[in-house]
Amino acid sequence: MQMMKKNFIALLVILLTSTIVHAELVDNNDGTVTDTYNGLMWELKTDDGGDQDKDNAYTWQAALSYCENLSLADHTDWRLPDREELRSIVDYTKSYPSIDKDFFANTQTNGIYWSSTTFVFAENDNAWGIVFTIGKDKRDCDKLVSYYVRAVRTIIPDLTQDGVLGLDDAIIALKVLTGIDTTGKIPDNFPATGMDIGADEQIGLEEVVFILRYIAGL
Ligand SMILES: [Ca+2]
Ligand SMILES: [Ca+2]
Ligand SMILES: [Ca+2]
Repeated sequence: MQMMKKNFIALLVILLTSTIVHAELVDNNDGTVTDTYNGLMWELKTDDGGDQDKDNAYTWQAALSYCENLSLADHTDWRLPDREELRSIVDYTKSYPSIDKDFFANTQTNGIYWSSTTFVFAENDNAWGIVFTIGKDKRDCDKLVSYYVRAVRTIIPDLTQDGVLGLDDAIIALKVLTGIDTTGKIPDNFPATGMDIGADEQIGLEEVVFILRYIAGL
């Protein structure tokens, strides 16, 4: 039964995805970029000498604090990305830096960015980083050395606000899409809740696809 449900959801995702442009990165025009595939919102760095300047480097602990204290685009739930999350913005077809500069303009050409993931087999206290020069993982980044940082936060379209992303959320999103009355069923302050995928300020196919993909583990 569980298998059938998963297959059904997978089929639904394929059908829905085929009807929309497969948008990945969306510039939110507020100093952030959203990856509509995995729901991660990324900090865009500046080059103005301020707190978010791309040239600011931090020890690992200071990088964690920087992200946790960041208030950007009305959001305060920023954090240091883990290794897999950081990898998701590496563009392996590019180098110096290995990232899509159309979206991430202020990126170090030659530099290591911190992940939150500790490297467990190290004698010293090290964490994983990514060398954005060529997009290579680096496991032995000494936590006391200063490297670069880019904060991330997660967008979860939990429309029913019960703390779980489930089929109920997908159904609400589909109801909105098809014009069925959902008065009182979605948060009044959407999209300010940070649930909006695609930064189009509405519930659309991108939310439905995201939720179904999440449930199906695709
Ligand atoms: Ca600078
Ligand atoms: Ca929910
Ligand atoms: Ca949306």
